[in-house]
Amino acid sequence: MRRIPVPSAPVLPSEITPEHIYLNRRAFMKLAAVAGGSLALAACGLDQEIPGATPADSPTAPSSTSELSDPLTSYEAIANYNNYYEFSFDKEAVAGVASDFRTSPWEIQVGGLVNKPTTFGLEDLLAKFPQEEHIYRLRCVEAWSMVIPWMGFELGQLLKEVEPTGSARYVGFTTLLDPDQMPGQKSPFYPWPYTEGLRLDEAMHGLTILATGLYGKGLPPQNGAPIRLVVPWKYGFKSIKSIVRIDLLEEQPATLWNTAAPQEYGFYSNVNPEVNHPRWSQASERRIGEAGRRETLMFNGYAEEVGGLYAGMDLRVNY
Ligand SMILES: Nc1nc2c(c(=O)[nH]1)N[C@H]1C(S)=C(S)[C@@H](COP(=O)(O)O)O[C@H]1N2
Ligand SMILES: [Mo]
Repeated sequence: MRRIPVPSAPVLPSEITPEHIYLNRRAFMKLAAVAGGSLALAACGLDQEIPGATPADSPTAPSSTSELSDPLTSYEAIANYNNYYEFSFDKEAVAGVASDFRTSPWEIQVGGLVNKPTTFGLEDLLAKFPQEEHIYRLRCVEAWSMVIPWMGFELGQLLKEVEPTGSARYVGFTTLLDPDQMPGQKSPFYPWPYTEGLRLDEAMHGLTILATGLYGKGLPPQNGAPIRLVVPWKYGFKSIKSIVRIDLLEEQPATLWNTAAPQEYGFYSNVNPEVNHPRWSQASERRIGEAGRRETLMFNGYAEEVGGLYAGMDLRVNY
């Protein structure tokens, strides 16, 4: 299992998880990878029984740390403090309302400006792309944050598979539309389904993943099962959940939040402590599980990796 290095501000699993748990989990994942197909799927992506429950091998509280690393947020907090407006506006109610969400069978259509438009079953993606652990900070635009050990694979691998044409410049993402299962979609105040977008170079960046699990288990519904985007240097709302469509596009796509409140939520939405939300400061954040506040880092701590994507751009204009 490859771990993604985060040179500008490391979050090293060996430093943040009690050693025996870390080694056990690693040994298990290695075994699963060697055993191949079925066991690897059960461990990493399709564990339909586990979501919502507490994995036995996960820490239940933030573990100790060094000054170089951030403690992982507990599984309980990650799975019970959620923004997922399709289910509820109440973060602590989302998990309960979403508990029966049907995430299997699941298909993702990948199309638009590509040579090989393809509809993938979730199991196709899990078989094709090895699931790896990516430990990332998640910074919500509301100024709270977590550190989450996702399982997933690079979005770029999937995009290469469908062969974007020369005119593709953006990628659009769409969440499932199903008001019977997602009561929030009956609210007339938002342009459902939830949509998001990235520039193609942002989508191809190695930090951008499609996540299918967390803490080595399948993704719980409230975290965007069975597959969601994670873009760690952007505000959390860019990381769209329960994706059914990905389109390669020539023009910048409309997104739910940018459509609902363009003055407040720009298309880029890079984490930036120097550009405040019109109604609150973005200079600091509340790390879930910690007392007090932390300073918010430029690009959420990933400036070394992604700063070059925005060379020459005015980040106050392109917020
Ligand atoms: N479809 C959809 N995706 C979504 C949201 C949503 O309401 N609907 N909320 C976003 C916001 S505001 C955040 S902070 C993250 C939260 O992800 P988490 O619950 O896994 O921590 O999901 C994002 N993705
Ligand atoms: Mo958010």
